[in-house]
Amino acid sequence: MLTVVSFSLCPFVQRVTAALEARNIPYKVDFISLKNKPDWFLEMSPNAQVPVVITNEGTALFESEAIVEFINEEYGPLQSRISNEQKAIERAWSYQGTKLYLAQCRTMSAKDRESFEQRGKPLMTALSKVEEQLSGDTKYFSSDQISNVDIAWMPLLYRADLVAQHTKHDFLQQFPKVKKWKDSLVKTSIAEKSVSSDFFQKFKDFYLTNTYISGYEAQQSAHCCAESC
Ligand SMILES: N[C@@H](CCC(=O)N[C@@H](CS)C(=O)NCC(=O)O)C(=O)O
Repeated sequence: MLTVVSFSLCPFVQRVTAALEARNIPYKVDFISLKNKPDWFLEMSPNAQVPVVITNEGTALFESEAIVEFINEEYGPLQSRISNEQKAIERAWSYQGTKLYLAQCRTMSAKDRESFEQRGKPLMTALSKVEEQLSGDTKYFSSDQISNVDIAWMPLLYRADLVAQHTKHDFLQQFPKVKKWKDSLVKTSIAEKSVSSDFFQKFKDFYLTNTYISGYEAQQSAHCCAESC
């Protein structure tokens, strides 16, 4: 069975586990601490980053893009009969999505409005571009069949969904077609299955506690007002 070496909050790991879940491929997960990476991990991971996938042959694969390509080739593509042009378009949009993972993490971690807005700019620009690209007539990015580009955007859209459900911030508010796409993806349950059972608790502790999106700044100013009264 494949083993995915993981850190629970990592969107790059979720892209890989979602690609496996979407194909019903069984896998084991080994969680590591990124603050204290074990020697066995450092020996097998040239970039010292998760995800790493250990294949049935015992080979360690690294870089999520290469791992997703391996899954596609080893277990078959999610979409049948896709033209080379469409394949290139979806690859490019997948890249656009994965480029935003860290921008989203940084935006969610912002402590004040100024840094939240500053860090969120590339995210908002990219979301407006994808809004223009979506037809709004299909369940997923380009058809009613889930594909690699949907999987690539899933970690980001799943996190946006959690933020919208549990705070007053909705990253997708101005983007109705992206929101509809996100709803279709969330309904598949692939996102939920591709994270650990304690994912939400960890996500909440990290991004929804003492951050701008958690209402931290509002609480701080309420506190200041209370003190000055
Ligand atoms: N380009 C890598 C990025 C993976 C990545 O950034 N992983 C982060 C966790 S989300 C990591 O392992 N960070 C630890 C480090 O860089 O020391 C990929 O696509 O696999």
